[in-house]
Amino acid sequence: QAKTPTREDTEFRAYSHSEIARDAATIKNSVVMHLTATFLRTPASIDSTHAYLASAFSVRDRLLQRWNLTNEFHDRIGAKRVYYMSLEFLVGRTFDNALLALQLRDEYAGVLGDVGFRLEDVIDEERDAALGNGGLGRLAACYVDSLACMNYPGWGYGLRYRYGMFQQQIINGYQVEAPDCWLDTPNPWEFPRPDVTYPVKFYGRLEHVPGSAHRYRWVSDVVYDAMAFDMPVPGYGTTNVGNIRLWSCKTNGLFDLNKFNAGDYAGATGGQVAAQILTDVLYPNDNTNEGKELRLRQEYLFCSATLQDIVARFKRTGRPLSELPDMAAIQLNDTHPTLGIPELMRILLDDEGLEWDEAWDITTRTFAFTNHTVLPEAMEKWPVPMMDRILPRHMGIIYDINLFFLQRVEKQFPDDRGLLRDISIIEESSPQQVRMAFLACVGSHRVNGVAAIHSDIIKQSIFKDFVRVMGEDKFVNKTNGVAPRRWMNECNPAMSELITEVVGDRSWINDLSKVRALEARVDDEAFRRRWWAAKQANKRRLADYILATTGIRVSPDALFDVQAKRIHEYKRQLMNILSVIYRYHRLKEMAPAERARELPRVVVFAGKAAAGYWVAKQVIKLINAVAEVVNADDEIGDVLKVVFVPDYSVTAAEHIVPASDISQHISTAGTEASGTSNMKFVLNGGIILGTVDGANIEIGEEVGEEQIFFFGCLAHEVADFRHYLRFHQPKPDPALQTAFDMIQRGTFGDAHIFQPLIDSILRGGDVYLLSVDFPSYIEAHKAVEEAYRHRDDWVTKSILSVARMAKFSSDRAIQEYAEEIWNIEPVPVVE
Ligand code: 9GP
Repeated sequence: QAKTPTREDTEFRAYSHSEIARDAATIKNSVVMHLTATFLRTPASIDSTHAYLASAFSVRDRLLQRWNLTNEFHDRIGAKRVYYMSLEFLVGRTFDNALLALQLRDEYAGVLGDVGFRLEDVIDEERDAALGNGGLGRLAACYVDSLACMNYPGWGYGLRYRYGMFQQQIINGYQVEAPDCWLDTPNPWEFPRPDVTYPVKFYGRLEHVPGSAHRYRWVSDVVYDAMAFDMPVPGYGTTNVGNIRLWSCKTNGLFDLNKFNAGDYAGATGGQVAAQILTDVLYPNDNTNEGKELRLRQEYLFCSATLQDIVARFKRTGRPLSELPDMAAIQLNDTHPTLGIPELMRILLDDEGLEWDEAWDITTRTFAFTNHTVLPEAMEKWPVPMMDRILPRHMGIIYDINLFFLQRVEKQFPDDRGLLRDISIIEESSPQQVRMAFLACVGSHRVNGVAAIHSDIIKQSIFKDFVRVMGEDKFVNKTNGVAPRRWMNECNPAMSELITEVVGDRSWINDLSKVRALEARVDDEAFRRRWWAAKQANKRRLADYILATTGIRVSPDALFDVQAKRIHEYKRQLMNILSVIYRYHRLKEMAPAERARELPRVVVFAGKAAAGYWVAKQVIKLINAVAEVVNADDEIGDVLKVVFVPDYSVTAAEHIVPASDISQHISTAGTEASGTSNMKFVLNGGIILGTVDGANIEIGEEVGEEQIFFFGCLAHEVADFRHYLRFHQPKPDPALQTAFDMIQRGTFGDAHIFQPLIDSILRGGDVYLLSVDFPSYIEAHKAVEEAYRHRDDWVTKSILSVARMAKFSSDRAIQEYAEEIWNIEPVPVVE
């Protein structure tokens, strides 16, 4: 029965409704109000930073109306929510995204124009929220975007790092890292919630609660407060606004006044420093596990605060804890949040007094786990002694989880000692290690990979024994996707306008299946010309960006060949630059007339290397060394340019992705779980040059084999090649040998610097099979060139590709997760 509205309800409604003021006068008023009242500016002292801040705060006011409404609505109807737990959210900028979502872009452009600013310049004032490394963190951002747009009740949970992904400077060709102080200016897109704070314990000792089987009291003096900051996630064309709740360590209470009064100033703030460091920095490793103690504490702070918050919200419904899985689904984004499993067990056993079996049943029905990698160096394992010291209660719970699990395995497969050893959550090494992927698998009701090939591989490798014990149905595939809002509509307005015209309206932005309509226009000459022109305009925009960031002038008429992603040996940027060296050699050998007939090409690299990843950093140096020589060679001119765009970020990607003719996704087969930039490039009319790996395979299936250039060995061949190369030195083909020779002759500066890269192939077992794939890679490049020369065919490929890419919308992915794993339903917000 509806309660009679009180005055508070009515007042609340005044600020929480879906109707948003759109008229220029109201918008202008609110921008001016923020300029003067929030930022103390006068008309004479407005600069573009404050024009941005004031308009961002004004947009946020509008967003908040709907945000309040959304949360209140979900509480009121008792909606089941999904919680996407991720230590990374690579959001990028929010302002433009919010303007588009609220369909207020033109209105704000008008108001800003009136006060003398261009919207594009104002947008450029925003700092990226770079709370992630690469694909995994950006996927999380796309998924919360889809949840919001599709009206699913769901939140992201993460950490609010004071320093996001480092800024990459290139000095003398080398990567140099600088801190990303993204919170130096006010951040309109977050809300501190000092009232939402939870204590998180570390270290200490346990006291068994008498009379109970599994109940302990955890006594510790080291208790930190995790405080919530909320980031709104605008849903495009819907009232629904999502939320990412990020935790930060609150330190004020840790100031030691006694020490201060005694003159011990460092001691007075010591506790604050120890606490704050937990949420200070994002670990800059992509696909590598560093195993640092601080990282473990960071993970636990995140998991504990999140689980306490989820349980507290659930308890406000008044329902019994056994119904938690009916109200909450928790998705673990990789193993980083796996401590959520023992933490929920701790809360249910020790705080709530449940028995083990009931607590375990609730836990496993609530959690599901996504695996994102098979690289051995990325597998999280924590030494048992470290875990035992920092989290004694959790170590105990993990032992019990393992014990009950192994008892079950033993019953199913008596006398198989080997199986027990291989499947145990505790690895019997010295010291013993907790295998986090195994813990995540045992504690979840579903495990998924992120592309079809990857989901198959994990069933045959890391989880092979679990498939035997727990059955195949537990293991499913959820191919990744990306958000069409940011990765088409926002970053590529020219192409988006054409799609809107063909579809008849903008509904494709939330329903990508509608882009199929492009196929009908593939033979329309006028349309094809405009399609080509849109790509050329994007290439000019990138050429300007390259000039501004590197000082290198490139011709937009050349073929733009892009590899933009984290620098990692398995992604093989080294193979790419070696092929560039070979191309340079060939061009130098040609007579001028012959060279003039060559297809001009701009090879663009972008990406960061983890600070401690020496080989990856040498690859960056090699790319820059090659660029310097090639770009200065007058004989070569525009026929070949090589560019390393510094400080790759979401915003940089928004410039780069729409401008590619081809993009390279050339990981050794079986190593790239999915990839998501491959999807972004094709969704923007670029063609892939890639290996038969990750989501490349499914992209090829969707767009058709005419629309993709595959090369290289297949995943099932990799083991044999590696085995062979362990015992035999590779024999580089003439092209690869030529590239080695040029480096060793010193063409690109001191040859010694680069010798270890060559040695990794010739003497290090060539783990990533560059020598194996190089010949077919060079052939694939030739095929690309040949195809690009036939502009008509190329435009056909480009249009058909976009038309057939609907599968790779994150909306499709989220719908599959919602229906097959989370069991949640879309609920459009109604007032
Ligand atoms: O390396 C994978 C990448 O292939 C995938 O697209 C992305 C999102 O699923 O996750 C990456 N994995 C990691 O960053 C670490 O597991």
